[in-house]
Amino acid sequence: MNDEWWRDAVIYQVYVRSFADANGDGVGDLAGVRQRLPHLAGLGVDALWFNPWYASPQADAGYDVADYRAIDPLFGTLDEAAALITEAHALGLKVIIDIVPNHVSDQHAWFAAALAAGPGSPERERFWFRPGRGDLPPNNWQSVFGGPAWTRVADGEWYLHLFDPGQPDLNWTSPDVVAEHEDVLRFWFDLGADGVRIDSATMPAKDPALADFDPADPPPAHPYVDRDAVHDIYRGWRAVADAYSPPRALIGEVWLDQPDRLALYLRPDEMHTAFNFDYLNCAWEPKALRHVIDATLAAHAPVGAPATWVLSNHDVTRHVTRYGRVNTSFSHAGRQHGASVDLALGARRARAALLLNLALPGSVYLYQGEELGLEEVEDIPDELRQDPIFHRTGGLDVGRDGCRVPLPWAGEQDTPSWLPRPASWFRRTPDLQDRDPGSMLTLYRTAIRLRRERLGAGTLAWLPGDPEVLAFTRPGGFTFLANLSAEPVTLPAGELLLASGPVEGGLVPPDTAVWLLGRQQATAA
Ligand code: TEU
Repeated sequence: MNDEWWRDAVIYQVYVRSFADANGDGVGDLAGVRQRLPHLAGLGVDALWFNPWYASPQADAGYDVADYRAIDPLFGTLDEAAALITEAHALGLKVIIDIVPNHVSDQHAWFAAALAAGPGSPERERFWFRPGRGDLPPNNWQSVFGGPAWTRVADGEWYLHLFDPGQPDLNWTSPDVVAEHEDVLRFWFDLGADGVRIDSATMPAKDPALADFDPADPPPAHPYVDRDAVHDIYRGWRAVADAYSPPRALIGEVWLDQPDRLALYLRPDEMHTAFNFDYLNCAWEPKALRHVIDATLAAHAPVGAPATWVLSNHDVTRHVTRYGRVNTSFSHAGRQHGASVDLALGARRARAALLLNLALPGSVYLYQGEELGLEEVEDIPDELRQDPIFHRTGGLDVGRDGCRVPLPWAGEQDTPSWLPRPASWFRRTPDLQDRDPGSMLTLYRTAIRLRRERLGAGTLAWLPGDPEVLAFTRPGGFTFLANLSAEPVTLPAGELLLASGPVEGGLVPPDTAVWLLGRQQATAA
């Protein structure tokens, strides 16, 4: 039993509503996940991360939690969740669940009690209720999803919601809030969860002054992002996690573009790992990639935490599409209108990027569907879009539905689906790709297996040479090379373990990566 499995695990993100649908209502469910566990075990991953599956009105796809100790009927029952955890464990898969400290649902019992108890009540102390400024909200803060971050209730007070109005923010200076979350962690750890993914982890601590905020002229401490007080929460959670045997893992969704600030969340008494969004946001550009990789490793080393490598999730444009954009620069979350996309180029780069992710030291996150090479669905009709981002920005930001389209399984072409699946996806179902040695699925399986068999511990050493080529060694004679230039480059010496595309005549074509075993004397001058 490896208690520090999170240091180099390959973790597969299951977005339950879009993974597999067993009851045919068009929405994925726990029974569907249980049926498809062989697909996940066959992929060779070490752990599964489940997006929120709790009772929820689904105002933000389950990130509005009404009851942490119940499963939403849309997905199944608590007994099914317990069975799923047991079955995953039997297949050697760890289970990570999603915990949302920043807010709950407006249908949570606490919020109902706060509304009923009225202004000045202890029930309101668990949230951020304030009188307005005349008919205006208490301050000028904006919701991450667009529009004001305050909503007025019938008695005239306003409550803070940094996301949707259906997601009132919790007040973490309230001892009830601290105690309740620690109890929820114990509830799931007792049920067998091996770790938690911590949602919006930089945001729960607020400046109690709730002063106006001008993003163009920010104060030294942001009023709600990455405040020092937030670390107290995770120290408490670490103590809860460490009381278990083996200790449970804490994994942070820490969106910060300063690697040194991110590293503070990974101190030995806080989280174990955090998602690397700088890497996710980096263009397929050799200098930029090398810079992000170096900055990541440098920031993590002093706190002794492993780096993570992630390219897609349920909030961002799928990376086949991002990497296929002819103009390679993209902003936060990668959403762009009208950019032309070369999907064949994107898929070629995604194959090379997989080999890069899996060759880097640390753990790797995969988002469901990337093993099938799925692209962002960009032509969802407006009336079918469900993401509150789309609705709260009046469509200015199309939102995240395009990366949340249900996976295509064999025989489901004409079955209901909460978002329509492109017909072309049914030529790329898992069972078709299974039998195709050149498929994305085969590459994922092979690469994950070879990584486990051939890649040792230890950090990387860059090989000198063409700056358009990313090449490094790992201890034990493992060599990685990716050609990001426009011309073929010479294949280094050694035994070719794996290539992301055809390698002929001793040449590595553009946008292709290789893994080799053997010393690199010739290249490493
Ligand atoms: O995301 C936090 C977050 O900051 C995102 O809103 C991100 O900025 C945005 O999605 C980029 O497109 C987490 C969850 O991953 C997300 O799905 C939830 O909507 C959000 O928290 C609120 O719980």
